[in-house]
Amino acid sequence: MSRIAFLNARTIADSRGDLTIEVIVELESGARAIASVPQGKSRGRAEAFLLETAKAVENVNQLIASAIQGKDFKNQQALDKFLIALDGTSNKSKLGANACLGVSLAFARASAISRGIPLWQYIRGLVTDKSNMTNGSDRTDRTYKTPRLLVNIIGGGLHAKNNLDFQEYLIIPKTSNVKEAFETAEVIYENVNNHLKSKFGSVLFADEGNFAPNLADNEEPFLIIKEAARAANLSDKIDFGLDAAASNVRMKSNELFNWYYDMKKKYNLLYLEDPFSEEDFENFSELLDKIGDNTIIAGDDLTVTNLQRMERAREQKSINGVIIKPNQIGTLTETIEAVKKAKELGWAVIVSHRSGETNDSFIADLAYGVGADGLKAGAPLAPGRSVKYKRLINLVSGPKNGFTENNEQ
Ligand code: 2PG
Ligand code: MG
Repeated sequence: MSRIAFLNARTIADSRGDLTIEVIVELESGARAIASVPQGKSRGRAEAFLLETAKAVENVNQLIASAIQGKDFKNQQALDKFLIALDGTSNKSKLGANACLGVSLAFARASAISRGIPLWQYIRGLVTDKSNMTNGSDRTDRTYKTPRLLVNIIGGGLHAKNNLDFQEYLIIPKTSNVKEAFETAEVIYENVNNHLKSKFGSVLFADEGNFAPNLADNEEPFLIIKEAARAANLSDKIDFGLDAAASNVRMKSNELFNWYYDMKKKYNLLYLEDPFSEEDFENFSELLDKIGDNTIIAGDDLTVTNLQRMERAREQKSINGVIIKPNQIGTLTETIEAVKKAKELGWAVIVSHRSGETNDSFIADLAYGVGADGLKAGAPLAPGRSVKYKRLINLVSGPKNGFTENNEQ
């Protein structure tokens, strides 16, 4: 049933206009699916290897295709293990993590189609090891929640050409009703848009479709968002979050501590990602110790969806939340292993897009399938971003639990 009849890759443009890889897999059953791979800009140094796109495409079409075409893989783990062995390096530098992930995700989508189930349910089967599950009977399983949305409104750092040091000012609607959460984010985004237009005449955008104004200081984005929420009577409907992406911030750690304490006090920050640079496990620990009781301190560049890095964060008690990005590690199976470990440790799991995105909505199914606490997918209305939020809304409340002919959008 899972014999690979056809495999092919090609290049497409990501949301920044850079080339990335898209892979098509056809199984012997006739199920055919496409998946594409996003690309980060503020990447952790320990992420799996992102191979130059043309080379990654060539690797899929030659090395990988000749090794797996005609082969029968009994499940996702079997395919992913095969890819890991074929690559043979510790960071997928031979085949490229982008090449491996494209094949892994397209295979997952095709396998779900073969089984007649939505992608999220196929993924849930991987988490619970019930990979042959064929109906939606566990939909009411209360151990699986609907993720909250982490929506990017204003940005700086490497994602923008403005004067803000920090990368992402996020709002986190308080409801787990995703449709309502998305609408809340849309209204606030639109109000911020109007405010910036009237203040500056025009608006500048950051990489994720969020706004990139030049402002008085690093606090002003919070003030603008707070006012936008107040004007729409939504103040009590949102929490605030920040992805500091501090590996790219040139402030000293004592300045960072003071600023975070101040922001925590003023905006009751619920979520703080990468507050220090990627090797600074110690300062993460100190911050967790100080404000971790009611703040999610999440690792992204720190942990890079990698079990060894996560283990180090556990030993040093550095975080209570973790970003999960499939392309940081390179296969779906390894991504699921990272999620399982995070859940065992009691960490909040936030499934995330990359700043260079495609129209693929895979991460929405991933977030719901694994029962993530959050989905971070950029600004609400930008191409490549809204498709993920809308997919999540559709698979939670749309017809057929999100099962469509191509299991996307
Ligand atoms: C992040 C991401 C996505 P990038 O730091 O969380 O928002 O950015 O993909 O550039 O690493
Ligand atoms: Mg980040």
